[in-house]
Amino acid sequence: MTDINIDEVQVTRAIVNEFLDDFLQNIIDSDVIVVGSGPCGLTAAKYSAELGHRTIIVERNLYAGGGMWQGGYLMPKNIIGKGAYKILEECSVKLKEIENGLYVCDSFDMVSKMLTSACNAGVKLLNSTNVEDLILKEDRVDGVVIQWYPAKHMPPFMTCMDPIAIRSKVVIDATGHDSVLVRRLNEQKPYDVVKPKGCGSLWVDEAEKQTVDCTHEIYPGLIVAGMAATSTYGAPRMGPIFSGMLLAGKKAAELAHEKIRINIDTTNRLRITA
Ligand code: 48F
Repeated sequence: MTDINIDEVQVTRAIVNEFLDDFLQNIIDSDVIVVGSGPCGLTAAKYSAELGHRTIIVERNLYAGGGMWQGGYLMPKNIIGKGAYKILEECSVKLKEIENGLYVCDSFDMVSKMLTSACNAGVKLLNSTNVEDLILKEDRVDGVVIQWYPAKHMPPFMTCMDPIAIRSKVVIDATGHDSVLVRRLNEQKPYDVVKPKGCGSLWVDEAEKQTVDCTHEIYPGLIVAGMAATSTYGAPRMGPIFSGMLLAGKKAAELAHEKIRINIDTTNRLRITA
C-alpha cells in the first residue's frame, strides 16, 4: 500500500505537460544541437553547456553512449590516452593507469558518468529521435529536421509522415561512421562540401591525431566532429581507443562557442553603428 492515490490520467497529464513544456521552452530553439550521443557528442554537449550555451543532444537510439558501451571485441573495457585523462577525471570516471600513458576504465562507468556530467551541465536529450535532414538557408545551416526513430521502421505504405524541425545557432555532426549530416549536405552542395569517404585502415596514433585535426566547421553553422570527421576525410580508423573522440568533442564545443561569440559581437557592433 502506498500513501497516495494515483490517478492514471494524472500520470499521463504529467508526462505530456512536462514533455511539451520542455520541448517548447528548451528544445525548439537553442544555441547548439549535437547529433549523436557517443563519446564525441557527449563531450561536445557537456562543454558547450558549461560554456553557457543552451545545448541539445539528439540521439536516434533509446539509450545514449554510441560506441562507448563496448571496448573492443565486445569486452566492456575502454582505453584512453593521457591527453584525454582530464576530460574523464572531471566526470569522476574511475581510471586505472596501465602503462605508457594509457588508462583503462569500465565502459558502463564511462557512459553513465559522462551522461550525468552532461545532464548536470544542463544538456537536454531527445532520444529515439532520428535527424533526417538539415534546415539549410542559402549559405548556412540553421537547425535540423527530426522524426521519431521508430517511424523510420514503419511499413512502406505509411507514407507522408512529415517530420518537424528544431533550430540552433550551431549544429554538430557527431553521428559516427555515417557522417549523416555531411553526407546530406554534400548531396546539395557538392562543390562546397566533400562526399564522406569512409575511414581508412587501422593506425592508432595517426587516427587519434587526425580525428581532432579533422574536427572543424565544414560549412557555416555545421561542425563535423569525432568519427564523423574521420570518416568524412578518409583518415585511419583508431580501433578501441577513445581519447581522440573526447578531445574532438571538446574542440567542437570550443569552435561552437567561438562562432556564437563572434556572431554576438558582430550583431552588437551592427546595432551600435546603426
Ligand atoms: O558511433 P559513435 O560512438 O560516434 P563518436 O562519438 O565515437 C566513435 C566511437 O564510438 C567508435 C570509435 C572509437 O573506437 O571508432 O566508433 O564519433 O556515436 C554516434 C551516435 O550517433 C547516433 C548513433 O546512434 C550513435 O549513438 N546517430 C547516428 N545517426 C544519427 C544518430 C541520426 N541520423 N540521428 C540521430 N542520431
